[in-house]
Amino acid sequence: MSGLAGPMIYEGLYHLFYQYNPKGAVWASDIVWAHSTSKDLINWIPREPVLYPSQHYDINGCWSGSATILPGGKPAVLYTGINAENQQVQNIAFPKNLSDPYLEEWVKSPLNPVIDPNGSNMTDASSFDSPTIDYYTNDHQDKNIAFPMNNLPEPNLIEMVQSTSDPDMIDASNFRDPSTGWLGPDGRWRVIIGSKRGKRGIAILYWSKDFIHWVKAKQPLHSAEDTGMWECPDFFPVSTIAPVGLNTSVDGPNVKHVLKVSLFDNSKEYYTTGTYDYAKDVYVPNKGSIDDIFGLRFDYGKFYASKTFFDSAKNRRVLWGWINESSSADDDIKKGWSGIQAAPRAIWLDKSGKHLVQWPITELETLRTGHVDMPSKLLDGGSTVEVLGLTASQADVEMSFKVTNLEKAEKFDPSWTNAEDLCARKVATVKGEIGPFGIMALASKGLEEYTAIFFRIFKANNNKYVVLMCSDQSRSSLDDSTDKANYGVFLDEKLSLRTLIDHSIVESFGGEGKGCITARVYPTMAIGDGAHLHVFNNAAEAVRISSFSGWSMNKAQIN
Ligand code: DQQ
Repeated sequence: MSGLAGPMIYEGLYHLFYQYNPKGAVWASDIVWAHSTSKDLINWIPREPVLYPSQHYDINGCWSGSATILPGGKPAVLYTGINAENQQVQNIAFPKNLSDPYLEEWVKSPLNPVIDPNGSNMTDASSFDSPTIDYYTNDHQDKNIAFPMNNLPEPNLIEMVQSTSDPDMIDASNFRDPSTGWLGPDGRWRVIIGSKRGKRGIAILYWSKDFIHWVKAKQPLHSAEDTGMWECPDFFPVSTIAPVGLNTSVDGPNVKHVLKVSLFDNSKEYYTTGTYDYAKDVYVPNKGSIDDIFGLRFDYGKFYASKTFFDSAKNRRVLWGWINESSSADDDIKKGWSGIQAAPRAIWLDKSGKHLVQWPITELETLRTGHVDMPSKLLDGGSTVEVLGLTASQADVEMSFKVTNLEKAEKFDPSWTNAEDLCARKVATVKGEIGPFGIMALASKGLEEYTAIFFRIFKANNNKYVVLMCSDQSRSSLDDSTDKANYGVFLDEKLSLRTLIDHSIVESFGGEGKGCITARVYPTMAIGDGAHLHVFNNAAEAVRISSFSGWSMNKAQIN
């Protein structure tokens, strides 16, 4: 299982499509769209794959894409096909039978590819300004190019051959992952497609009146220097006044927009919050939102190719993220599977309006069983306390901490700009003044193996405090062939932590969902009943656990 595609809800049923290689536990370019359905986003029923290489425009692979619910409720899927010439083109598919509640069969349009990098950008987008735009029906010979028929002279094909030096020339090997479409007040559909030019990452914008015929807009929705290829771009509105989700086409005074991109170059994802100008069709990140590769992230751990969708049943935006393996391809082949999706999360704009907040969807709590509460407790420096009564290999824990003597905090060095580097240096065994304190998940009996999620507090020179949250995989496994990278994020003062532990996955939500970190670990001893859970404080100063609740988690039904 690789990145997910086209998450959506249709007639009350959730659909998840995902990149799947039916031939083995490693990625392959002739990958298909596998399909599962669910009533609650937790328990799933696998269906037959819906898209697999079959036409010249996707014969070498059906890569990622997105679902859009068109007016009238009809779903459409736009996806990247690897065509017979190994170019990346965009295709559209529709459910074969809308009365099948499971949408088990999808058909590809005979007009595919509807977006051809070397075709549609030959069409002059200025024609879109004219309200009388219309289209050829599909008896037009060269279906790849939708010429707006508004008395423009039939372009002379010779003139239209793009010169390679054309600044608009799209690199057909870096042109993929169409986003969910959104409909502007002008009746024009928009969609973005990830691309790059040199080192500049680009979200190329396309327009359409009928979601079938697309023309390239005059300028990209957004781009950023030195970020490399933008995969799986996601663009959506968020409410500035309520922690709810908004449908993708919503705009208005109490709306900001979010642009997320997955960077091929470093396998990390970044987002900014900003302003979308429908008239100019450009997105401008807010100043507080950083627009470079050290920007804001949905998740500061192993979390990629993410996609959100608007869950109209619950007025929330749901974020799905793919968690790849941290083991070797050989191990993946041996175990016979690889790749999982993180627990679905509701995502909304923080009150500050500067960053997003995420929280596991409440349906996840239906798996909770075996509740354990720990009364408020002072945790002396250097102490470790085992949490009993939970299945430590499959658990959900929520806790908060209280620090009294903040003045003892170590000085924060302003050169520490990268939380991940700081966590790689200051692992759980490095004693601090205030912190590291937190949990040891998937810990073996003798603590030979554990994954530590913890906080450290530093004093910055403006008398403010800096909270560092780390997910420390350095001692997660005695198997040295696995990637044990450490992850980190800076938080503000709210010292709360929720961690979902599921055998080889540890998903942590710090600061009530402001900082999220997902890790993959492969313990060799802390497995099943061999796994233990501890709270710990490896600092000079004591810290109070002001609240701690834990649950064993039942398995979801994936049948
Ligand atoms: N995986 C897909 C691409 C996408 C990448 C191919 C993201 O469409 O860019 O399987 O990991």
